[in-house]
Amino acid sequence: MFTTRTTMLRTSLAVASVLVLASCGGGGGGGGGGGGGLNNLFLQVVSSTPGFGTTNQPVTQVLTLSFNNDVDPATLIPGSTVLLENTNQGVSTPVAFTLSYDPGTFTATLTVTATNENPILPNQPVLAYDTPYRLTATNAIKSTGGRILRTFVLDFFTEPFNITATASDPANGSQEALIENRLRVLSQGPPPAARLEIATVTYNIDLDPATVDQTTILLVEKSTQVPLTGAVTYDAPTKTAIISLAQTGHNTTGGFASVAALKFDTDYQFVTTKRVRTLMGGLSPGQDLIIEFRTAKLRPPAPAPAPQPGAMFPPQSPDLFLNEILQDVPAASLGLEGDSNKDGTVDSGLDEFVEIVNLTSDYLDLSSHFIEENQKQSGSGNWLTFPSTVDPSSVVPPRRALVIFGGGSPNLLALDIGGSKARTSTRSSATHSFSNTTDFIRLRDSANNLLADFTYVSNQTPGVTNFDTLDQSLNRAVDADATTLTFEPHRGPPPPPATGPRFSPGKKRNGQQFP
Ligand SMILES: [Ca+2]
Ligand SMILES: [Ca+2]
Ligand SMILES: [Ca+2]
Repeated sequence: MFTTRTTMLRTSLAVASVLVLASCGGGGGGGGGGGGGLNNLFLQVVSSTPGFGTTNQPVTQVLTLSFNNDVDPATLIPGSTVLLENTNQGVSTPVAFTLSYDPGTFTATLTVTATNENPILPNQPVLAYDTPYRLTATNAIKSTGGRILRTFVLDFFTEPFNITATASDPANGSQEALIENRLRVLSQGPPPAARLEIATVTYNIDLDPATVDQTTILLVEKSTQVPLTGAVTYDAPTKTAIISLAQTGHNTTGGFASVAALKFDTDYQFVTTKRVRTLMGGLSPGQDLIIEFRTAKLRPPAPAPAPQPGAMFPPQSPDLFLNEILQDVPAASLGLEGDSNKDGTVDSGLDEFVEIVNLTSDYLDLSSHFIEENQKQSGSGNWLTFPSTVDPSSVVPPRRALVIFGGGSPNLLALDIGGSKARTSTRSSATHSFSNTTDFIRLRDSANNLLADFTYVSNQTPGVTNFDTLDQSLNRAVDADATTLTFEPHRGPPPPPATGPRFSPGKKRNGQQFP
């Protein structure tokens, strides 16, 4: 447990004690100086841990005093001839400790008594954080030969308490962070009773909530250091700070007004400044705590490759695909079971939906894309034409879904689709809906390139004689798997079981959120 420095000192002393006194570092200054001859007359502290004038000492620091001669242990009296004091704000408060002496190395070792000296680490043998201390050895200490100690005084400072993050969302260093994280339902407040959490950081210690506000915890764009405006809240039970934006934009188009608050493909920092305080002793962190992340990219999805001769299914975009279609809204006789958009009414057209899944780590921009179905050929227009400018309602989040209902007022909170999104179609009339039995649904870009196709034909799926009798959606046989080119009823392969969810708009087939 003795330091290398102490060991070297002992070796040197045997050779030339006077030379060692002049050259050894890390202490001795309090009683140092003077010529070799004078030093030989006094007992002296020749080194210590910590050394002189040191800051940032660990709170677990073992304190030692090494002397130039053998000390009479009876003169080493804790609290009397050897003193350790907390000198915070100029007030000296004794710190209890025990003391041992090793005559082989002329070294005394102090062990701080396990008390509440450190409120963060109560009842442990440690010093307090961020605190000045004074260690004193008085001239009442004598060597075994009767020499008097030159009084030794050492001032040092302990380390600041570093607030650290035990978790964060987005994770520190993440490269494809979602712009919208999750929709959180609040228990109080007027509608819309929800908000978008943009980032959360969980700390290793309780913060003083009174010190948490928009000036002490910030979300800034890294390149400009300009903070974003957003509410900062602190959840004391979980030690978590949350930066969130008021949720104002969810409606029938499902667009989040706050989507533009963060830019795509941009570095951001979630900064917890040194101005926050902990609940323990008002400690401040030693430095700003910075969580850094880059947001995901926005780009159009790639069109499908050219079809191969003789292929059974049309090629799909490598980026996204149609995962689920509700073409046969459950009958009104089933009550609200057919209310897929959760707006409180069942409608054979408005509750139809198309679920698009984005396989990539980028936001996919469907501006100017359109979804056609067979009835377009009768001149009724597209089922959906996305806006020509970038709009939240035409962006598919990474590894999540965009569900498009026939119409109505989709209730996002009730749908509980997490980071996935929902909107409605722009079909030209209420009668412009999917055939229950045979139809095709195709996503195309503005140049008419095919991206995704979902074609179903009654009597051509083994075991199913008529899709019109199912009262449930058609889903990829392996959910959310683009390589699966077959589909089946949502409850299971034909003949489908009589129980189970009839559809899962914006969610996985098992009812969980994407991804
Ligand atoms: Ca409905
Ligand atoms: Ca239909
Ligand atoms: Ca689904």
